[in-house]
Amino acid sequence: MSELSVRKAEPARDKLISSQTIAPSMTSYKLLVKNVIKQADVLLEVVDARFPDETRNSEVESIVSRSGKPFIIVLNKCDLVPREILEKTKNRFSKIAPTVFVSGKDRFGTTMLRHKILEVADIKGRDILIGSLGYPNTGKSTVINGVAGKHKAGTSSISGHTRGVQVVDAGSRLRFLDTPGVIPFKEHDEYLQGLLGVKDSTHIKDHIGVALKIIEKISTENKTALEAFYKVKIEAGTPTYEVLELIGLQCNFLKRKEEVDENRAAVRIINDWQQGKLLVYGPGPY
Ligand SMILES: Nc1nc2c(ncn2[C@@H]2O[C@H](COP(=O)(O)OP(=O)(O)O)[C@@H](O)[C@H]2O)c(=O)[nH]1
Ligand SMILES: [Mg+2]
Repeated sequence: MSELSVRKAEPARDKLISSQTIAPSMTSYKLLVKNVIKQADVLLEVVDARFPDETRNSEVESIVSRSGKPFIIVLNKCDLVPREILEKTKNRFSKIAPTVFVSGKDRFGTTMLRHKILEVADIKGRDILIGSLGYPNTGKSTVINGVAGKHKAGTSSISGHTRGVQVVDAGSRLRFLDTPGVIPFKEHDEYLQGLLGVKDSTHIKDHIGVALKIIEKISTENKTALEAFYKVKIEAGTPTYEVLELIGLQCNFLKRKEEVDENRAAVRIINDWQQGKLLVYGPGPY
């Protein structure tokens, strides 16, 4: 198989695995996290640079810091975020742990990450095992494959590791543990699953709740993009629910009695968002 097809195939496979493991019991997730931490020399917390605060997990961070092992925060999907915003997040997160921004997909920043790992690990004369932690779909597998790049020497499931954990040999003494769906979503995280595209609109129960979060996120960062996309005018201070109604009205999604069908509007927004038509920071490149 060519290197390219290996890299492309990975996320799809992982999506399958992670959708099966979305809600393991809290005990099994903590065991998995603890196991990864125990085995690894260095830990990565992979977060989505578009929603860094939402995709951080302070509980996992505190387990990692109690372990005393070196830890790097990886702001992934940086191809979707303007540079100045990335720099601000990086500065903020650097107070917690060394932070780098990368695009696993474009292989941007992956050499920097490689150097950072070698620097924080400070291990000479043997291989360095790196554990990756993060919510499903933040791009853990893509980052690992991006760092491994041309060094990639295949993956293997090794015994002694939890089912589904792959070891990716990235050359130059670096070996990654790729763990599917490490941090499970909680019941109230449905909006996060919607934002990250882990659950599509057919699986989301609270369409309106998720759509309101998407509207909120885009209108804080880039209200003009939302206005242009749905051809609506959003006055400053308009409550998010009214924005949803405006969009429903503009799309002509009406129930009987000329009432806006907010649910249908919400589904449309979720679909547009997940299909990449709505961008938090507008079209790149940045
Ligand atoms: N734009 C962009 N998309 C990415 C990047 N990294 C991952 N993705 C996408 O995010 C989705 C989840 O990636 P995956 O590596 O499977 O995430 P995992 O569940 O954390 O292993 C896939 O659709 C990837 O193509 C990135 O750097 N930029
Ligand atoms: Mg994965």
